[in-house]
Amino acid sequence: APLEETSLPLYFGWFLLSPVQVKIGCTAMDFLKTLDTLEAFKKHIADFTGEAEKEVDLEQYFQAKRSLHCTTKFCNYGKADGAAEYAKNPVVIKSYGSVSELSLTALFVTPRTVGARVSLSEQQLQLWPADAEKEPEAAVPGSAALPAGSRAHVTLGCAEGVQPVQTGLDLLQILTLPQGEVVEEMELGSLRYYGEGRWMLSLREPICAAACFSSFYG
Ligand code: 2AM
Repeated sequence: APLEETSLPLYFGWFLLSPVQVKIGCTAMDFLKTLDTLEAFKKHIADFTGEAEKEVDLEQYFQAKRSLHCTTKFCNYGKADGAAEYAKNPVVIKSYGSVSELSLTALFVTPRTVGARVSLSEQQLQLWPADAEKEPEAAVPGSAALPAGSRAHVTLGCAEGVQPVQTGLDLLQILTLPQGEVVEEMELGSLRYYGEGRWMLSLREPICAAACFSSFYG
């Protein structure tokens, strides 16, 4: 194959700088540690365990991710739709290697994944693919109607056997649901339940995370 076709990465994204990776990893662990002790969570424990009364240690349940990042475009070495076009976009070329601040505004947990929601700035949205929220109606009903950038997230952990792509789908799903009632005011923010083991904590203070726009080849 011509070199051009083989030189596309697995994905483009913002890679969190290391000090902030540690900070977010610790915040997420603290959140999980507290969440599984809450009465509100225990009430819905069967969402995670399949049985009521059984306990779950969320810190063990999820395999923590290293190399935290927010994917912009999954290219799959050029096999994904629009990969070459994305790589050629002048904004992508110009921004490559630049550092900006990501704003992490919520943490979410499902029986499959744990992640942080990222609220993108106008400038960061220029690097966001137009079709990122357009999942097939069968996969995530209503996702195509969400505003651009809704899917932006950092995967913090996945349950055994779950692929990281699931984190973005879980976030899209939560965002299409009616906002639940606040079930608990936690130190970090307000916790809401969305049914079927889906929880979202809106952070009182967004976490500001310095990140480098780059790509990963693997
Ligand atoms: P993530 O962004 O939720 O972490 C390598 O697999 C990276 O690309 C992971 O970070 C993963 O998920 C992301 N990824 C994998 N497949 C994807 C897809 N089909 N669409 C969007 N992102 C994907």
